Amino acid sequence: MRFLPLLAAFIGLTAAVPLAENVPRDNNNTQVESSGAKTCRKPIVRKEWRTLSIPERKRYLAAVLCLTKKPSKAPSGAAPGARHRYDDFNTVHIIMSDGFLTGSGGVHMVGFFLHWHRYFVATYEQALRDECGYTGAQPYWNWSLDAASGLPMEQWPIYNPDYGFGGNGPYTTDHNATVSWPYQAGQTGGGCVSDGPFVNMTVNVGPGLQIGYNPHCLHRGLNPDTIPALKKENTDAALLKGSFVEFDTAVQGAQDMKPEDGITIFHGAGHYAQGGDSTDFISSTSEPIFWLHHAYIDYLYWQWQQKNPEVRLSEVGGVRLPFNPSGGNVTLDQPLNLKWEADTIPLSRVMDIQGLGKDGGVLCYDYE
Ligand SMILES: [Cu+2]
Repeated sequence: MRFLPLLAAFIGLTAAVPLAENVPRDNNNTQVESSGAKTCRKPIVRKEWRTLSIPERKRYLAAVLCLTKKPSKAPSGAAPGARHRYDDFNTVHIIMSDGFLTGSGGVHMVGFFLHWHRYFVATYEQALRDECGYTGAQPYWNWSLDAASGLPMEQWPIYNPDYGFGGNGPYTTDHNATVSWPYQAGQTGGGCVSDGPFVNMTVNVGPGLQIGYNPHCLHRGLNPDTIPALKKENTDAALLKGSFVEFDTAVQGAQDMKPEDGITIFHGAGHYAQGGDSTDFISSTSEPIFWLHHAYIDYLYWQWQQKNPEVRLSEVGGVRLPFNPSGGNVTLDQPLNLKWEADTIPLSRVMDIQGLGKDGGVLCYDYE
């Protein structure tokens, strides 16, 4: 039965390619040629959240909820607190965030931040499709549209309780996050999400580095202090940067940034906007909007790459260890480790989001 949703997706996305029912397909919505080689002929297309129809939004939300119901598949002992598939992904992010505060490792404030998160989002997207019957692509959230709208955050479509992710939790000073960088000031809520599809979601890991069993609700505290950083002028400025390191710095912040600057940088601000669990950069994955925010960061990176693909499909740089130049600089061989969720691969294999089959590329999606 697993074939049916895949077939439906295939029909929907391949108007220019005649459909042969016996064409073998792998699990990445990609064509497998008779030679056995994979190619990215018809990438799945990631769209902005508010451009999805209401039924499309509901199907995406249902697939996410499905992951919160399916039992954990982590290997024994690897994710002791994980009870469901969503916890598995959260645990991978927690484990791979270790070392931030000590400058000894992790996937943030390093030169492979964009690539690791690109691979992470694509793997999550694949889980929605393979394990929860989702036939669409991972949506993204262009928060600059909301920042420009002048609407109060509660009225942003992403937070809609009926066809969005739901809104705020009640105001509390007893915030859940333990590793907020920089702070939770400005939050209008902070308690358990009180409407929308995730009102009964149980997050079993986090906050911070905790991967042991710790069931709790999803906390939110919408934070209007983030809005200036989410304005389009900031992403426009990033897209004009001439080198990878300059672009990456515009997204993440500089290596000498102070913690309190985090809210002025759009990657950080897109997390702090939700507040609550989302401010805990180690277990920010607890917040299901994480994936739409990071898909948008990835889209920005892809737009930047497409301005000069001959150079930017292979240009890398930046430190391997956060705030720690003694670790050396990132190269195309930098391993991207998603623990049990996917093979560890060199960074070079995710440089092109439509590189499947080319030089070992593994991705096959597009943006509109
Ligand atoms: Cu992250």
